[in-house]
Amino acid sequence: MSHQFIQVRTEADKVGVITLDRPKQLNALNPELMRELGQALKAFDADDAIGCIIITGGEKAFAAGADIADMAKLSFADAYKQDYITRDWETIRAIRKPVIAAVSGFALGGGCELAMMCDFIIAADNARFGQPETKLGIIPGAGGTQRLTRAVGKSKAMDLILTGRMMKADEAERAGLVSRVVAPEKLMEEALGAALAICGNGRIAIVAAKESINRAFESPMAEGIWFERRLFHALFATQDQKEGMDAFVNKRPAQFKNQ
Ligand code: DAK
Repeated sequence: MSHQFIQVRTEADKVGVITLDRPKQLNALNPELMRELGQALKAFDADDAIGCIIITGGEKAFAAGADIADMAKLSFADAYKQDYITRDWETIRAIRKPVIAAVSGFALGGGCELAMMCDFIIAADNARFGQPETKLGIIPGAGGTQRLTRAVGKSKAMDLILTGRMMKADEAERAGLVSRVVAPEKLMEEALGAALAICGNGRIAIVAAKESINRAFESPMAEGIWFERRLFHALFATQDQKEGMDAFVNKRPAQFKNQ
């Protein structure tokens, strides 16, 4: 499938890599780009050969937000009637395989929200995160007030969103928004290494772990613990559990069949 605003490739036959590719606009996210991104994510999710997905951008920008030139023309009636670019953003939430954001440069507004919708963020040390929407007379609209607050706490989320300032990669790592920071030239190597480590583990356990971690954000603790326990017990019905434990006991590498 040919795309106008993204590039899609496969690494090591098992990692799907999606590169946002609208460099002149610093990868500003327009509805067409979001539609292409949603389609590419769904295609990788449905492809049995793929075990993990990486979303990345360019060196200067992961994405500098939703396209302000597009939004400038919107009336309330337009935004509300179209449910402005919401449907394609919701696609990301439905992806069951792990999605890593590999962020270099600006991740602002919708760009920061897109990175936060991924399962974890690996950043280059030149990355800048922010939710500057209040400078435009709006507020974050793709989950920024919720996900940033859960990731970094109320005080820093208030600071970032109310002032609109940018946070560097080291501050983002200290705050818990980012899992690892590396030199820009090492970003893809690091993200691929993480993706391949994930692909080497049992796929059923990976999907179950992702579902269970996400429960931590969507349910009270007791319900989340119950959900985790049900999945934990269920995994003893898989061949992968037999293989993983037998391999450990017999001191050999596990060969998971994702069954
Ligand atoms: N939209 C459109 N074009 C953008 C852009 C953006 N967000 N960001 C940058 N560009 C364009 C610039 O207009 C410029 O174009 P030309 O003038 O060359 O034609 C080009 O990219 C290079 O930008 P600069 O010349 O400004 O480059 P600098 O290095 O000087 O500055 C910057 C880089 C990232 C600091 C600056 O470009 C900037 O402040 N950009 C805007 C950042 C921002 O405010 N982002 C938040 C936008 S609001 C939702 C989903 C998503 C959203 C809402 C709802 N639903 C699901 C409901 C998201 C909203 C937002 O993201």
